[in-house]
Amino acid sequence: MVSIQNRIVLVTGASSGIGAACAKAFAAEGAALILAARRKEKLEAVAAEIKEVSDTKIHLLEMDVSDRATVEKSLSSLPKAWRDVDILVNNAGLSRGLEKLYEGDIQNWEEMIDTNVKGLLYVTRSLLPGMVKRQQGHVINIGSIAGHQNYPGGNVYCATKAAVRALSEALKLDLFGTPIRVSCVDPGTVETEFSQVRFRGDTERAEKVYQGFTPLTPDDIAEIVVFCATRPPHVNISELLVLTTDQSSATMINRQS
Ligand code: NDP
Ligand code: 8X3
Repeated sequence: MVSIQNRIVLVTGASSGIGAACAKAFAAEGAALILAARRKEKLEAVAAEIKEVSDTKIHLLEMDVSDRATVEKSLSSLPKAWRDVDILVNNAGLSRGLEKLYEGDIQNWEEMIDTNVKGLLYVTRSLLPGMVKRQQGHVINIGSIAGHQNYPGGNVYCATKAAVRALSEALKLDLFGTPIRVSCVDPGTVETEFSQVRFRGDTERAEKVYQGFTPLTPDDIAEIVVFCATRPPHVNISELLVLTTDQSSATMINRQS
């Protein structure tokens, strides 16, 4: 395991779920953290939790990744001490709805594409030139099993995650000859706010997604993300599909009730 002490790690979507867990896991390794999301008060709560157990340096960034101008401005005006991001975790993402494609809400499609694909691109485009210039860096994208397999009603969400997978591969090709690493971590079902967001606060429907089996936890994924980041420099974990043992495919989950 290679030390990432004092390395600057930027996590998008750090206000909840997998991103918040990544923040805590990177803090435990002594990294310095830039935590980005739209909900500043949630970021502050995550930062306060981290501060209780470590003296990790934290910089908060209220940033909507789907807003290109905001991303460019926020990342180009980072304080000098925070500018040289070593590890970028492109985690911010969401799903909206589960309608059949031909009945889909186009606004939902726009939001998923703007966040999961264009947001990831805007952040990456802003930070990668610095990594290339310094000849140092690691981009870790959070994809999904949905990028490997479609499921009914998943249509546009699945397409965005297939895009994350494709872009991870494309990035590694374009970084050929540099020491910069690219990883894509693709979880199956993880219990987070994801389904609350997908079903717009329909708690009963959201809770059903995680009932009757043992889903992955955000910490399970965060541990793997940190594992990718702490391999020796010659080891690039390109892609990892991680499922709970109760899940065999995007549509096969062994529910006991
Ligand atoms: P959560 O809803 O718990 O967290 C999503 C995070 O993304 C929040 O911090 C949210 O912050 C942030 N986010 C959403 N939209 C934006 C935006 N426009 N700008 C900035 N931040 C944004 O869900 P998860 O932790 O589950 O999701 C994290 C990632 O993991 C997503 O990419 C998701 O697709 C992926 N994933 C999730 C799986 C699951 O089963 N939960 C499985 C596979 C992949 P805020 O609202 O404060 O902006
Ligand atoms: C989130 C997991 O299966 O709900 O990417 O799409 S799934």
